[in-house]
Amino acid sequence: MELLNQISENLQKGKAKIVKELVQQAIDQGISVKQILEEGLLSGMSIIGEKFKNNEVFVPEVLVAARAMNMGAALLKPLLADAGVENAGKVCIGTVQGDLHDIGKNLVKMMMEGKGLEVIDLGTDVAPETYVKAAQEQGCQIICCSALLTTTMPYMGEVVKKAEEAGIRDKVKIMIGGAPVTQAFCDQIGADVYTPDASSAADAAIEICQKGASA
Ligand code: B1M
Repeated sequence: MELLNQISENLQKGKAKIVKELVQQAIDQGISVKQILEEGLLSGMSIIGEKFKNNEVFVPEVLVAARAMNMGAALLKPLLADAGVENAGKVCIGTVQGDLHDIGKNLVKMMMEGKGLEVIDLGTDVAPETYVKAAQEQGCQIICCSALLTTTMPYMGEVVKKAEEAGIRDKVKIMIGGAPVTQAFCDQIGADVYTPDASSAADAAIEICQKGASA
């Protein structure tokens, strides 16, 4: 669809204001949030990712594209909220220690909030003990960890260990995700749930909260 291509192309050029306008146009035309996100915004971000990998674009270009992505996604946020599904549960989320990538984490947060979960956002570069402290102090049923770098993924295992040491492992589920994360890695570190995308992460979190985190 032409409008979605335009969103993708302008995102790649980092034209945040135009991306915002085009996303609003797409909403007004009744295009679904899923399509705008996947075929417009995420499609553009994935092309930028390939170019970054191949040294065709560099950090400044990626940063402006990321800004355009966030501005477009912000318009979709209110549309994700399901009416009447408040207080479905409480989770804390963050990108692991040493890792500053937050676009995927923000999408997961957005989808979870859309399903009525209360989400405590710990930000990026989150130390393992910070997740555990937040879960204890805020009474979260789930700790959510995002990682985009192969070098920072091991900190997810540290989160599991710190939760065990703090004696909360049977009360809190640990969910992990991010581009380099896999089900095999989840099994290896003893986390509870791996999901490949933001939407399935939100579904899994709701399921956990409905069953009760200790189930
Ligand atoms: Co970075 N970067 N980056 N980067 N960056 C990657 C990740 C990389 C794959 C690019 C590449 O070389 N091919 C590569 C990692 C290589 C590796 O580890 N093997 C890389 C690198 C090397 C780096 C630097 C080291 C570069 C440098 O400085 N030389 C540096 C590290 C900084 C740091 O963190 N300490 C760096 C910096 C940056 C920017 C700051 C420029 C920028 C981040 C801006 C920001 O986030 N605010 C950036 C970006 C944007 C990328 C790419 C291009 C795009 C990532 C992204 O946002 N994707 C990325 C290339 C790529 O992934 N193709 C790359 C879109 C986002 C929606 O996807 O986060 O995967 P993602 O989230 C998905 C799923 O994974 C899932 O849901 C989302 C979709 O629905 N998900 C979860 C995410 N978290 C989840 C949690 C869950 C469940 C699902 O449960 C809890």
